[in-house]
Amino acid sequence: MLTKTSTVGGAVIDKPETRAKAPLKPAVDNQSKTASAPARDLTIYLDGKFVPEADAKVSVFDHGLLYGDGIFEGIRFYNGRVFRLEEHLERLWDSARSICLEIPMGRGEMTEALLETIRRNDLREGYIRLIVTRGVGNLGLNPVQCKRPSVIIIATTIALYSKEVCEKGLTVVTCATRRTGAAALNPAVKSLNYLNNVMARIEANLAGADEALMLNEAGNVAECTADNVFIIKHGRIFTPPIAAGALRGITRSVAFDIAAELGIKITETDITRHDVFVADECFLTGTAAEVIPVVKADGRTIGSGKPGSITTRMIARFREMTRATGTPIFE
Ligand code: PXG
Repeated sequence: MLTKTSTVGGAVIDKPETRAKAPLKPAVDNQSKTASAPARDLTIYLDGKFVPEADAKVSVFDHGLLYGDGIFEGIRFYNGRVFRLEEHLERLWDSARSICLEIPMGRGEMTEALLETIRRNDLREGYIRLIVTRGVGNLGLNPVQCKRPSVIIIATTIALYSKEVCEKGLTVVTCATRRTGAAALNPAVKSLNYLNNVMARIEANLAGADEALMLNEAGNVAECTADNVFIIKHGRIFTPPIAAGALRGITRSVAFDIAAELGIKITETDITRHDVFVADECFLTGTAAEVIPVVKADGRTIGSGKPGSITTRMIARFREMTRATGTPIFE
């Protein structure tokens, strides 16, 4: 059991007790940043086979690489159970349908491949990256040449924000990069084309902030680079509608469930930067970030500058749900 955590740019890599037996392996985000990253030997699912990480390779002619033509999901598992697996698979299939990509297997088969990938890596707690690329084609962007999509499943440990950031809350800045409009590339499709979000992330990095608040073309808040945004005012929760350019986040829907349980009214409505500045509380939701408080936006302190009481209650209930619910991996 590894109890020491290594910190990279505010993110903590490798949580204690995440693996069933073998020692912890570094998380995805850690690889290029640590001078002495330990060698890994993850087992990857690639097109029907389980292969060592070193052999998990795709063609340079795969349109996922050439054009970002493909889709993905980021899924977490906690305490030996995959959290909200059905919802993630439904969104994957919706993304596929939207971009006319036929996933070369059924949902049952995908579920089994995913669970088996976790088992083969001997993990009880971690993160799954599920990727379906358009597959091998030629150097033209027309996908008609791509005969068979590739399916990749990576199960590993996850990079989180440090305990300190979780307790104190994040700082966000509004970025100049606007969230792609639905008429150009609908943000509801979780595609491999994430340069819009990456550009926003770079802006946050350059500004020394933890996250970037992305606005839509109308100037309203859409979401952050990989998280949905919520604000709280006078005891009520507000979040941008999907039409504002927000991904239909799975954690977002969990937040709706928790708010209902706690008897707190939650409303989907357009939110401006001003609304964020004058909010009593603010938090983000995402598979990687989970439920995390925001305490500063564009230099303005939100509420008391500390995670608020509703946010804290949401986080506590979210933790309970992640430990107690989900698709069992080892049964
Ligand atoms: N908005 C965007 C643009 C996202 O990509 C979310 C919101 C939150 O959705 P979920 O379903 O995770 O609650 C996402 C999440 C990661 C990672 O680090 C996650 C996403 C994208 C890129 C990286 O796990 N998607």
